[in-house]
Amino acid sequence: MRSGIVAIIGRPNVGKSSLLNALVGQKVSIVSHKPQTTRHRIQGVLHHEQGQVVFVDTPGLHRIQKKALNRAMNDTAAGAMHDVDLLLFVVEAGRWTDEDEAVLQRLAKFETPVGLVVNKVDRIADKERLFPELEKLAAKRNFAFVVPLSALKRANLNALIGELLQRMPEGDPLYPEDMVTDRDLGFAIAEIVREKLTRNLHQELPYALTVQVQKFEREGNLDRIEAVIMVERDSQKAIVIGEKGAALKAVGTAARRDVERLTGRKVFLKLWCSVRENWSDDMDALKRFGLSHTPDE
Ligand SMILES: Nc1nc2c(ncn2[C@@H]2O[C@H](COP(=O)(O)OP(=O)(O)OP(=O)(O)O)[C@@H](O)[C@H]2O)c(=O)[nH]1
Ligand SMILES: [Mg+2]
Repeated sequence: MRSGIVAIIGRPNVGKSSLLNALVGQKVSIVSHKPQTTRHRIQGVLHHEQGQVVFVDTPGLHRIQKKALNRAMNDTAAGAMHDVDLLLFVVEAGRWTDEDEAVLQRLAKFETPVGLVVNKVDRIADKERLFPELEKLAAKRNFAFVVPLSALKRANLNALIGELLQRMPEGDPLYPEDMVTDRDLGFAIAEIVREKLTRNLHQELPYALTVQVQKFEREGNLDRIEAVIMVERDSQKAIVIGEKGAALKAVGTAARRDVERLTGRKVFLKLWCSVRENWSDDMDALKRFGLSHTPDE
């Protein structure tokens, strides 16, 4: 048996969380088309007959360091790069940016093997264009392997799993067989609500909000859940709630469906919106919301 830890890193929006979910066969990390969706370090476990791989999803490494939240996200990602067996650097096919270059520079100081995943190859219609690109990317550093794939279409995932398993150290599984993620149900619920908000709301707003589950009660086959959506200004609260509550209702319905799918139980989900000025630049607030990086994390 082999077992080891693989950190998934890269700039925002390249598909790190999509890849994690595809690899472990369950949605453990939320996904949206907007950059900076992932804020936490989230583990997902792949159980394979040849071994176990513990993947660590991370926030996208980004340049803008405007707010404490941005710095905390970068710190969380950087912190996850240590003490792993392999670093998986994810990039997008046909798109190399300054932020990718910055991640590559960051990798230079690590002796840990680095594998390159070129994601979103489904977008490249002319596959002949892919080969010269892969050669160019492969030359950027000494990669342990280069695997083109599509997390969305689940294409070529086995090639990646094969590359990873053979590089994991020999040893017993790190986690029990039935464990898919290290995060609990409360976290998953808050993240599902945040995913629906991120997907539904205006471009900038997702960065100004966070979600906390405040109540969770089991009654027979029904879970009663209350969660609060924290924003920074009254104007944002008005957008979250929408005209006659329509926006919040749509978010609640979509989130409830996902939570029911996750738990296999009936769910009553109540959402609130509350204003907490400047929370995303307030280190104490970030700590309370579990969003700041701590050295032991
Ligand atoms: N076409 C295509 N889109 C993809 C693929 N993988 C991910 N995406 C899309 O890319 C967007 C970003 O995906 P995420 O998985 O949230 O990306 P991320 O790297 O985790 O982003 P951050 O958490 O913000 O750093 C979403 O709209 C995904 O649906 C893929 O293989 N092909
Ligand atoms: Mg992500």
